[in-house]
Amino acid sequence: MGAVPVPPVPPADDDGPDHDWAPGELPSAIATLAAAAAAASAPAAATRPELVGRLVLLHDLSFIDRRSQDTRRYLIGLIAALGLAIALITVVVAQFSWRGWIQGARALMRGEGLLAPFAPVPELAPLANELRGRLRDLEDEYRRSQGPEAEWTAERLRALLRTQLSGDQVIVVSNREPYIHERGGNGGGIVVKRPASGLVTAVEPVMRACSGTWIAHGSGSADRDVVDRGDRVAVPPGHEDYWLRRIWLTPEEEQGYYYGFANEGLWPLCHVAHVRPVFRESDWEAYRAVNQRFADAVVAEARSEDPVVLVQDYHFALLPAMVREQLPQATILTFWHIPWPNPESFGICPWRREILQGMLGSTILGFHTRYHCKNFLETVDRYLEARIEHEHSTIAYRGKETLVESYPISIAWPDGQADTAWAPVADCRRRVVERLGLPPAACLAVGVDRFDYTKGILERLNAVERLLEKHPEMVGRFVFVQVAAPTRGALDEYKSFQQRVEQTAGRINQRFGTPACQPVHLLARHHEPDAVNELFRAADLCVVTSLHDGMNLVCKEFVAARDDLQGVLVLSRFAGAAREMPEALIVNPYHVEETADALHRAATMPAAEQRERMASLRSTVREFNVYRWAGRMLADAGRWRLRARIEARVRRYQEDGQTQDA
Ligand code: ADQ
Repeated sequence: MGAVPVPPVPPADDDGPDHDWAPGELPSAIATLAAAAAAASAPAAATRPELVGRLVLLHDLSFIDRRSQDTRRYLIGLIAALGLAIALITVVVAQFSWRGWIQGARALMRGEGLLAPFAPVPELAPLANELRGRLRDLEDEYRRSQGPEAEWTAERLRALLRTQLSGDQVIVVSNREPYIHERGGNGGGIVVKRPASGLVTAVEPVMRACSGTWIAHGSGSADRDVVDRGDRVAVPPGHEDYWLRRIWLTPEEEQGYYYGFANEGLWPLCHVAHVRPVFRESDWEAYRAVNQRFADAVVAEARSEDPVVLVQDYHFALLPAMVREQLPQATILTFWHIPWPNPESFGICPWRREILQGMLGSTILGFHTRYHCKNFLETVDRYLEARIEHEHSTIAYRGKETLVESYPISIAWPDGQADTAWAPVADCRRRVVERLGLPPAACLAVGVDRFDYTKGILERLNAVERLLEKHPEMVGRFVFVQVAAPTRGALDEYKSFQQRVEQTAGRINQRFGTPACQPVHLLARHHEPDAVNELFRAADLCVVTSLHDGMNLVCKEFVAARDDLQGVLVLSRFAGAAREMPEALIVNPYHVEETADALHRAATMPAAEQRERMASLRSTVREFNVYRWAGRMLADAGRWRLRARIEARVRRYQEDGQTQDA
């Protein structure tokens, strides 16, 4: 320990003035003794001469060092501990998020979406569902922005039903049933028939994909024999993918609702085929009553308050509002399979307002083309007090909103299994030639339709006649086979139409027929799909000359049947399909000369041109298939449901907030 420096004290001087230390001016000093600090001070009292001694106060300041060392150690320890804790947390979080990303990536690869691996606590489940929906929308948008959509398949549609509408019940309503049980098979047994109907062709694959319930009019002679106590039968026979619930109609109901209002009123009203619509009060009453019966059946079949209801066609214009009244939360998708006319044409219907009001019970209203949507929006604008948002194609009426959208219908593109089972084109050709007794080298044109005046069968025959007049070299070489499934035979208009077609065919055969070759073969009966397919594969050209058609599936079936890339399609410009299939020879069927020329061009088209046109048509129909039709509609329904649920929740929160404030 060194000496403590005592503060210098002025020497005692007699002459000099006494030096009084003011308080605070005490001399003092700090010195370090070894490692310790000490403070020394000499108070004023000790400096007085009269005083006998000097008092030195020594303070040990080493505690300051000790304290500061303690504090430093403590701080270093704290920082180290904090660092350790942060590092630990980072590692744990990184570990979890890495696992999450790995699982997320795996889930994405399985097509389950980003949030699938997280199992939310029950209270967060609705939120997670909403987030999933949002993510799916984003994924959808992203995919769309990346270019052409991935192909729609039955599997993709099933996946969409699983994700967008998971657990939601799907109910289809249509007049025509997809399977008809008839008595009178071989040995008097029951046979199952598939009706010739574009609607059934399109909706059946959807139902097979989603296993719901299809409600339809039971019209077969053995339909009652095969249903259970709830009037249900599982179909298709042998597969039983979904339930068919049958509704029984009395002959009077069928007459008024189906033959009367639907087919003598609405059908000609919506098709510009120059057949005058007939409107009877009694038909209208029956139409309303039957719509109500079907609506009640939907409600009875519903297992929840918000099923997805797919309403098919012009037989059920009133049903959407009737279902909406009993099931306000239901998602109702109405698809109108036939054209929608302009407001003036529609305006002649005495119940135009009621029909529009009924249809606006739908959540989504679908037509084949934008043009039909536009006609519908203009019709509502003309006859109802509704708010129309043209930009979003929505109609707000009596507090409910309806989306009006175009969904071009199509066929199920044959999967690998179906087309490998088909007989080769040459075999199909040989069989058809033998069966009909045709010259082997004949140029074979085919038409396949329901026997309906809108399909332009008469105009087509007139064009065949004109072709043979203009090109005599074609006589004995050109054969036209028309397959026509009888339809609505109870109506005079249809009976007389069939007679006119038969007369015209007879006249042409008389004019141009030879013992070896009849130019026209009219097969007025239903054919099974395999037989229709065989005919398409055997043909050189297919003729679709509808005077007006919502879409027309026959032309798409023909294209799908031609995996040899041969064959020419002659297609009416008045069929919705003409917008998607410009590679066909497009004709105005009212113009006989033009149609005859198109037949000639088709009959003489080089194989290379046929191949090019057919390849392009096939890629369109493959991409725009029926799964895309259904998928787009159901995806819109899914988004709509999500939006409705979020809005309902927000409303509930707001109401809860108001109650608490009160
Ligand atoms: P449809 O007027 O019935 O449909 P369409 O689209 O041509 O007309 O479909 C007819 C279906 O029945 C096709 O699948 C066809 O193969 C089949 N078919 C026709 N004649 C047949 C016969 N003789 N034997 C067996 N099968 C036969 C309505 C609208 C159309 C719309 C469809 C689907 O009028 O414009 O394309 O719905 O929305």
